[in-house]
Amino acid sequence: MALGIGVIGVGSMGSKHAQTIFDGAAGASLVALSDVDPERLRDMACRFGTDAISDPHELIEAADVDAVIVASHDDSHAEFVRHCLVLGKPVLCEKPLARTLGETAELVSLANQASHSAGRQLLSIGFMRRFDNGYRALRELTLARTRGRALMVHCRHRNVRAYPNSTTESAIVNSAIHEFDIVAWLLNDDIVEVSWNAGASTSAAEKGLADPMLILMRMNSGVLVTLELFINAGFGYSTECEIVFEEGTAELSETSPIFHRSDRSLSSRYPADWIERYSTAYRAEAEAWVNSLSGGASATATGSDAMKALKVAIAVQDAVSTPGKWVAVPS
Ligand code: ISE
Repeated sequence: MALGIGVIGVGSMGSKHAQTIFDGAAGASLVALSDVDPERLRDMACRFGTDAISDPHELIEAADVDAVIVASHDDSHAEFVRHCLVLGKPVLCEKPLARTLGETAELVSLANQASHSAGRQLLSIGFMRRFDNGYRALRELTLARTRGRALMVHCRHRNVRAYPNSTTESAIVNSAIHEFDIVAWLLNDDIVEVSWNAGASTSAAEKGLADPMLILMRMNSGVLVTLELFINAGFGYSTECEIVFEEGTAELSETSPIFHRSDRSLSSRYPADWIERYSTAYRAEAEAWVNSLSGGASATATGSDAMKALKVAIAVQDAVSTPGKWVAVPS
C-alpha cells in the first residue's frame, strides 16, 4: 500500500513538494496538507484532493500520515520535526532544521535515537543540490580523481531579488548555507576555516546587507573555495561551481538546455528561482526519500549534515566583523 505523505506549509516550496508527490513519487500518496493561511490551504487541498488540516500537529498525528514534509516558516521547523521524531514518523525538513546550534544538536540527538529504534534514517534535510545531475557528476569526477586532485573550487550564487529585510547575516544562513553543504559533499571534506569580505554594494540592497559578498573557505585537505554571494543580482537565478583540478577543470554548465541565435546575438535563458532551476533535483530528492521510507538506502542529507552547515554559517557570520580574517569552524 502507498505511504501517506502530509505536507506542512504549502507556500512556493511546500506546494512544489506536494505537486511532486501528487504527480507520482512511486510508492507514495499525498494525503494531507496544512498551512497557516486558511485560504491557501483550502485551495491547495482542493487542487490535490487531500485533507486540509489547519493544525500541523493534528496532521503529524493523523493515522493515514506515514511521513511528513516540513516546508513551513523557518521558525516553525524545529517544533514540527520534534513532534514527528517523538512519534517515530519519518520527516523531510527544508533548511534550516533549527535556528540555533543548541536546538539543532538536540534534534540531531533525538533523530539518532529515534532512527536507531526504527532501524532507518528518520530525519532528512532538503539539501536538494545533492540530487542535481551536474553536482553529482562533479562529485564523481572529484572522488574518482579522474583529473587528479581538486585544488580549488569557485562558486557563485546569484538570486534575482533578496527577501525583504535581508541582512548580511540572514543571507549567509539562508542562501550561502547550500554552498557550505554542497562543497563539503562534493569534496567529501570538511570546511575548517572561513573568511568574509565585501566591497561596493548594489543600490538594490537594503541597509545592513552587503551585496555581493565574498566568502572564502579552507577545507581540511587544504583546498581553497571561493564563493560570491549576490542575492540582488537581478538578471536571473544562477548557481555556478567550477572545480580546478591538477589536470584541468570542470564546472556546471549553464542551465538552459538550448541557445538561441537571433538579431546577431547568441542567448540563453536563466531560471527565475531555485524551484525552477532545481526542479529535477527536487523530484529526485523526493523519490529517493520515498524510496528510503520503504526500505531503500537513504541518500538524503541528515541532521548531522544540517549541523555541519550551520556551524560553518555561524563561523562566517562571526567573520563579518573582521573582514579578511580567518575564523575557525568548530568541529
Ligand atoms: C532560498 O531560500 C533557497 O533555499 C535557495 O536554494 C537558495 O539558492 C536561495 O538563495 C535561498 O534564498
